[in-house]
Amino acid sequence: PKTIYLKDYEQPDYWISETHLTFDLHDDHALVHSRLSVQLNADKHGQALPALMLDGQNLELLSVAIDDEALASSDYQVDANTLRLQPASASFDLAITTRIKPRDNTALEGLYQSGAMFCTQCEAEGFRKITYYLDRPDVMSRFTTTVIAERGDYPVLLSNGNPVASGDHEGGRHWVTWEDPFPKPAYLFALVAGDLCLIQDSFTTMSGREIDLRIYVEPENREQCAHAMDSLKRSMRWDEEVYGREYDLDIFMIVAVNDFNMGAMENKGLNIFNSSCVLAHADTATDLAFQRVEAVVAHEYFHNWSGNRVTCRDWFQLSLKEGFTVLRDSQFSADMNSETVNRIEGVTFLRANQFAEDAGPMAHPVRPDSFIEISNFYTLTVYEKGAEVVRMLHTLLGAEGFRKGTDLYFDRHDGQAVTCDDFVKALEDANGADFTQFKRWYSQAGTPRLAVEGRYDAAAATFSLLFRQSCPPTPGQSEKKPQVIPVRMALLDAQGLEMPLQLADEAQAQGTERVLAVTEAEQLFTFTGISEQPLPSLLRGFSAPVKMTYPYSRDDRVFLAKHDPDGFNRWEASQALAVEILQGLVGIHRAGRPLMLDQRLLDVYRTLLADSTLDPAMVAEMLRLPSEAYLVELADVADIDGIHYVRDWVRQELAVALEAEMWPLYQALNDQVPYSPSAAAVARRSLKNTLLGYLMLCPSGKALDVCVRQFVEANNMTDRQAALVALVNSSYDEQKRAALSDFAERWQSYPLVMDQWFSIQAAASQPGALQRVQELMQHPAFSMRNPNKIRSLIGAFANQNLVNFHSADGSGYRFLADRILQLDPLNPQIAARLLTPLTRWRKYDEARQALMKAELSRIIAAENLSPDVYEVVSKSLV
Ligand code: BAL
Ligand code: ZN
Repeated sequence: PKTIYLKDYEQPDYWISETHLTFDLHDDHALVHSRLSVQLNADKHGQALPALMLDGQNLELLSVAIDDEALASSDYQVDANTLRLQPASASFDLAITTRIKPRDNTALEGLYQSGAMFCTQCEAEGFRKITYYLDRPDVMSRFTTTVIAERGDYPVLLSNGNPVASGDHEGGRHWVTWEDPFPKPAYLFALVAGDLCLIQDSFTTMSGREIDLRIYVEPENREQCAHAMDSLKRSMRWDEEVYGREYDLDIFMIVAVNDFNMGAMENKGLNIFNSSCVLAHADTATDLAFQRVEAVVAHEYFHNWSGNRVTCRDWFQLSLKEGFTVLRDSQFSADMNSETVNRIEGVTFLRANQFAEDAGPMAHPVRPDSFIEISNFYTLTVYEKGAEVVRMLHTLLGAEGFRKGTDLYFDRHDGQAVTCDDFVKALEDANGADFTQFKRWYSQAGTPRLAVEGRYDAAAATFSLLFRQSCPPTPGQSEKKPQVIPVRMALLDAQGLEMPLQLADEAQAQGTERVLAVTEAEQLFTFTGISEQPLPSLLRGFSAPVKMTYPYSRDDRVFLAKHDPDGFNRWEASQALAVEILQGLVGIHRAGRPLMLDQRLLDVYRTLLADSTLDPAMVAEMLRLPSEAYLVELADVADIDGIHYVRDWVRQELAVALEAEMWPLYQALNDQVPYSPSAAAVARRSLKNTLLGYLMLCPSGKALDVCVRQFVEANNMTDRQAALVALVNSSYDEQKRAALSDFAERWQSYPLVMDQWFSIQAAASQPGALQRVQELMQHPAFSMRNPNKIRSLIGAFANQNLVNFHSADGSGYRFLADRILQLDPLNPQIAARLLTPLTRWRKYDEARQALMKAELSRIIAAENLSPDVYEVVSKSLV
């Protein structure tokens, strides 16, 4: 497979100003007629006419014509990836007919069938599986699309833009023509045909335009769309208020499909969603699912500006739209829910997952330099770290400066395909800022280390913070230069109050919290007028995606966990305390010595439980021990058995010691009020179910009846599922079996609920998990053709059940490799994603490393491997 480099980017040789498509859909094939208005890119070529090279894959080419003159097959060349022809003029119409087989398209890229409907997924390079085209994001064209199909089976025919004409053909077929007035790259093309029901609403934009909002789902899902619609309307209002962005077409459509590689796709005016990111009802979806629907609906809607109106010049710039849009959706979620809790959840996810990616063989910059298969670069680095990078720009500029910058960016580049540099330049120009050094965040991979020391000089009344930054080598980048690291901070006195902050070169104190921009490898900041030894509160809100260390004592962490006025850093202090204690105990356990719990953790937890003024969601977050995945990420060589054992042991110790305090709180929260997805209601359920999880660990056994009752009587899926998780992870085998079979029987016809049922069992850490997963693969609700099922069973086992996946006999690795080899011919994108846990082999002991590498070697030796899987495996073995 061929590597593509950012440095080789060139403009296309030709543009396509107009794209007219006609899809003739049949049960076993589709005919695609395209008529393209093609123009020479004269800026690049003057009057010379290079060959026109169109991208195309898995297509049966039926005809080619230029300006209505049919070409003979000797007039063009076709290979597996390209149609090459020689134009005779600088401007011409090109007509092409291809035949494709949507029903056989198991890769779910291009036009395919999901159940009884036709749908598309074109990002990044799916359009070339529909017809020959200049399938690259810098070729923007106005699309007109006609869809023809049997009216009985496919009454709904959709594409981008506005419907402009429709009619009937003989024999029960009908057609609809859609026109999208906004030029767009082919990756934003979409088509849907199916028997779908419509949920309709409307939205009045800030300039008074009425937008027709439509959600299309299969009829049985009609009752599960209210939350998505509500989220859409709130997203539209929020984007007007916070970013000044108004919707531009007359219709905005969302379609839910069951078979989808991603979460959703922002096709212009016609978003296609994985049903898991649209459907939500109290009976069937958890609070987490409700929040995901809200976030993904917002994310795709926000792409209308950050992605569609202003798009990417090439796929190396993917984070231009993804990093920025993830930041936008997380700002939205923070505004809709609790900002601090939202940030805690985001940082928890980033540190356990993106940091691991940044430390592994697939580490790459936010703007990668090269790739073999772009699908492999829809990564946590491009999305989540990319969002952190834009968040830092927001932090450095402040909300007002950032908004000035984004206004300029959208104005300046509306209708263009641009780069990450263009984005940063707009922020610079709007603010008179210089982000030359900052841009290293886009080009350097790896998670920077920030080692901080503090020194108090009582005589001089100064407190100095010394920052030292470094960044470990990553593939292809052995040396790193210092980056701009914004550190939001405060200094706390003995009461936990923030002290006035005055740097040595300042005339007076400027507030009690500020952002220090660390730009050097080593840099000292000295505060004056500091009358007592302070305790610094650093990197508030996780103001930079770095690994920061400061020599806090455990007592310091307890103090910060109880007193830091910054909610995020209170959580951070309790996490760091728990991490330190767990890491220490893992060492003690390995040495075969008896475990003892540091009472300071208990003290922090007890204080939390006693404080009725705290947000229950915050208490739940603080009571949650660091995940096994995060502890693995932090370790040089992860002792997975030790981590698992010790973490379970600490949880049990905490439960037993705090049982008396937890019971009344659980009872108080266990009210049977009607379900609401409001932040306050979610917070109460979150704490209640965290407590239930602990109480179920107590040998008193008192919680079993309560848990079973919650499972049976819950009026919502959040509570029911939490009870099921607690039962499945307990040793109450009889109740566990009963609950699992009751659940499956009740929800067997709800695929998304069955996904939860698979996940809960796949992630359960008792011995025998692999066998259970293998048995569940035979369950009628499981299918290797459905990405959600693969993620919820195989993905959950490999990513969430670390102790079983990393079984010392290598059975987990062998199982995963077998599934990857089985899946690769069907769906290479999902197969490549499943590889992630195997790529992390450097984290484990030598025996496990050897076993993991052996499986990677077995995979790479297989014949006809997809470029997707080949790229990940080959890079992992270097
Ligand atoms: N653009 C691919 C799906 C998403 O990030 O919205
Ligand atoms: Zn996106």
